[in-house]
Amino acid sequence: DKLTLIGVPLHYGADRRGVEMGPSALRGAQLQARLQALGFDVRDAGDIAVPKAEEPAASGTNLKYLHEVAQVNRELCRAVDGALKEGRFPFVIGGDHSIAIGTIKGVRKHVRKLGVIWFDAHSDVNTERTTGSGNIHGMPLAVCLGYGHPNLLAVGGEENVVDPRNVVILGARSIDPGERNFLKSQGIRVFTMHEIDRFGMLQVMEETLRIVTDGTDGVHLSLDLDGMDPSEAPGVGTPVPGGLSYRESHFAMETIHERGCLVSAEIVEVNPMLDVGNKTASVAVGLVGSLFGERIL
Ligand code: DIR
Ligand code: MN
Ligand code: MN
Ligand code: MN
Repeated sequence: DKLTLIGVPLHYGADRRGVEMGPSALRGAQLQARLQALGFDVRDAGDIAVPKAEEPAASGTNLKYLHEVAQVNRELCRAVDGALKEGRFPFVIGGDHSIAIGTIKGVRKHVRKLGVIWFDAHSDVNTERTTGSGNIHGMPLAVCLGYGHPNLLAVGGEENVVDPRNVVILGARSIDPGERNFLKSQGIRVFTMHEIDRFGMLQVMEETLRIVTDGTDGVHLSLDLDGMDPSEAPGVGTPVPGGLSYRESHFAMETIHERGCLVSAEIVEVNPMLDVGNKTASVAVGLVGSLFGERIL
């Protein structure tokens, strides 16, 4: 199998420095070698260019760095589209979570009905109307569903959206009031930490995989490292206690692999400036191993 790594050293969606070094930290944790050991023909496409910006506020919007975030996502969308055109699996490494806009819209050009697994402490469905922070990394899932600022919806075409019936959020434990209403109105399945405690990962993953494969042609995994517990993944900009354990996270990856439905993936929010050594990138690369077929026995 062929795979293309696409780095996106973007921090403007999070408005906090360090996460732009995520791609470098993941490469340093031997991501490419790990994938090659699993039999992949890996091509590292390098990093998407990120423009310099001085002021967070573009005129007439409360969204920080809207212009820069939209531009980088347009480039990323093109790169993902290009990888898929060559028959290569797009594997995107961030960077803050706003890059899911470019990744998913690029994938959607090739996969008409796309399921999405959103692994995250947050639900990332704010819009310019509900956001408290103005940070676009709190908005990408809403944009991929067709809600948000026109400049973001325009990335890869505004009709280019995913069906909320094929989206699952895993590990959520910090959801803003406006997001709660949005999730309810869209009917999106959210397995918060409460459901994971109650039902266990086996039942949660069986239901997750049923939802994201129901009538779809492929599944995208959007892996925000803050979905894991901060004791396992301390190097993230917005840690929230009470997250997925090491084994729960690996188990999720193992079950996705068994199902064989994955068409694209991204790893986001790894921030080496906030990390303990390179622990979070190493944990992330371990998860990638399980996602692509490493087994204990
Ligand atoms: C918060 C935090 N809901 C916001 N979101 C984060 O800024 O919209 N998403 N950290 O990953
Ligand atoms: Mn996120
Ligand atoms: Mn998050
Ligand atoms: Mn959020």
